Amino acid sequence: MRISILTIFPDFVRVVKEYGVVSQAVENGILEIEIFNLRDFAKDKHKTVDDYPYGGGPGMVMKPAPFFEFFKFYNETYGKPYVVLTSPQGDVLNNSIARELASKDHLLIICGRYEGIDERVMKFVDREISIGDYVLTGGELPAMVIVDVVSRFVPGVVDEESVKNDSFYNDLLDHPHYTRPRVIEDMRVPEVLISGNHEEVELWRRKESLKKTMLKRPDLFMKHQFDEIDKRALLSLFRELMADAK
Ligand code: 4HQ
Repeated sequence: MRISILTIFPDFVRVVKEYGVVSQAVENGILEIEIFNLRDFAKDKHKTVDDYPYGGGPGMVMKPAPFFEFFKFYNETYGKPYVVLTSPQGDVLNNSIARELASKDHLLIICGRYEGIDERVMKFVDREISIGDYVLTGGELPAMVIVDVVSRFVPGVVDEESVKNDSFYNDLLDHPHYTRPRVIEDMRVPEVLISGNHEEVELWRRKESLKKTMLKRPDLFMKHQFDEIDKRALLSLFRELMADAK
């Protein structure tokens, strides 16, 4: 998969491809991440990318011309990408949107700055995506968030099993994790995880996921589709609670 980012701060977004599993995927050729400086597509002497808003008011607006130049170049070189604009008006990013974006061959993320972008640039945009209801100073951090979440759904970037185990994969929060040592400052790793009984481990993890989701994210719990393991886990949880209440 190829992901391109169009920004006026290329050095700011570059780090997204330089760390962890994303950088490994880039090295292995599973992912191609390319960063373009919008300023390179400004034709005037001063490489201007912003201008005063028609109608007046505070702040600046990103000029349309550099975008039109960029898309002329990009579409001719690589073909038409699926274009995402980071914007508070967009659909709020979640796993299912990320999975959808990961199915594209070619993703281009436009990072907005200033008060916004000249509306005529919208003719290139397929989808507006927000990363949450707050206002940032620019679209660079959202673009990096999108690259990160989308990458995890590109086959081979992370271990498939670990994607399945993640929080939200099946609308439940993740279970707690432990590693060595068995005891630290009198705090022990739950016995069942050391038992070697795989089925018991699975049941315990599901119980913990269900418990955490019910307590912290009842909205997710209400949407959850229960399978056989869920039912067994809830039954066992209920029995424990009833026994404790006696
Ligand atoms: N922006 N999720 C870019 C955001 C934002 C968000 C504000 C986008 C500034 C220029 N983008 N403009 N939240 O706050 O995606």
